[in-house]
Amino acid sequence: MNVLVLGADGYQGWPLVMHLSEKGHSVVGVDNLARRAWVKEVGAWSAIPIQSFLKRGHLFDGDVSLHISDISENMYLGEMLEDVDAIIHLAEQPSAPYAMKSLNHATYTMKNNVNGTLNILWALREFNPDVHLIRAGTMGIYGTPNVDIPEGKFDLDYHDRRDRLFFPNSPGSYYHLSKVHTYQQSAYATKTWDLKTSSFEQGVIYGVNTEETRRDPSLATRFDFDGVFGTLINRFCAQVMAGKPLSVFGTGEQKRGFATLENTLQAIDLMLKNPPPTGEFKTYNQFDKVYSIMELAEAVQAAAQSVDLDCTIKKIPNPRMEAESHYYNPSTQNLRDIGFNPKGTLTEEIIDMFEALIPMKQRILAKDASIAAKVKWK
Ligand code: USQ
Repeated sequence: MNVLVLGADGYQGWPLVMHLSEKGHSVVGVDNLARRAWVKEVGAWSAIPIQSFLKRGHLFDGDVSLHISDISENMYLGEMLEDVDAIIHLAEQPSAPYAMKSLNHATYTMKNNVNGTLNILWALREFNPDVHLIRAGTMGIYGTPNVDIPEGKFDLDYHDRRDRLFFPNSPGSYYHLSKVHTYQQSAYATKTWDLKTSSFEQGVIYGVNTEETRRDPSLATRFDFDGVFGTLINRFCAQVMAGKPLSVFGTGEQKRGFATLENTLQAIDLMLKNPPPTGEFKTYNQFDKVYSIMELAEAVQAAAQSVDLDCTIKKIPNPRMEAESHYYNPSTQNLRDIGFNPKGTLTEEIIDMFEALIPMKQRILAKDASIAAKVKWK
């Protein structure tokens, strides 16, 4: 297949480009390099050194062509779509703390995410509605309701009437709110213009390696650990390297779904093979397993001790507005129905991260001022 990956320079995007090429697809990757600039802006860098975007294309031996462009600004996508079978859209600002930093950051996040998605949807309508759009969403659109979480729609009985409607949204940041918009935009356009869309609502992604990144250090993907772009388990592992306690926000009873990078590629691969029929917007909740923050802190601590690294856990006042003690039971049946079978264990993945991070200790220490979570929700 001819696959267009938008956000090809990101934490997930670059491993995905290589993975799809290895699976025999012809891959065009597009990125505006914004992630590199945002991380620099918050005083951090990737713990693992990475090559420049265009150099990556030369270093990887596969049917891959990489281009620098901003899909939130440009309408050029049109002609490119004529030969494309599928688009994988990862080109959004993904950090909740970044979006909560200031009015400018909230506005930027909304504009970037909403405009980029609109440009894709209109290009599909005008140039090639047969393309399978696979978009990265977030589990954060649902929040943490006191009932089970379905995938997309659910049956509602209300005042003696019944309908099948989208599950209510309850986002917990301006980032997550931007994803509610892009989710609904994509669903609306799919219905109105007979597109075909798979939307995968991601949990928190973690891990350092995939089959392709392991081949050569020059193929590594980025690994963020700062208080804005670092996600939970990755941050915890870097905190161990920096000799800092694991920063558990509040009581640590918050629960989320977590997925490894490698299992994320497996999920995207399966969606690519299983396009929905024309006019259908299919939602997949995408994560391997649900954990509480404290369970993860304890797992990181145990893994650290097993490789002779010191590790302490510290509860700190929660900078976010979020439920801490809550019910959490989202379905992942749709992915399992198309064959998803998560591989590996949490402990194996954490040990793999320590192995990759031990040689990078000085790089983490060089930016250790960026590790603290300084953005407050109010
Ligand atoms: N947390 C801590 N300590 C920390 C950092 C985070 O206890 O040092 C807690 C947070 O309070 C939260 C949980 O860990 O309850 C997850 O935080 P996170 O920063 O790892 O992830 P989050 O802000 O939720 O966002 C990430 C990605 C986003 C994706 C989302 C999926 O950045 O792109 O959409 O995970 S989900 O969390 O399911 O909404």
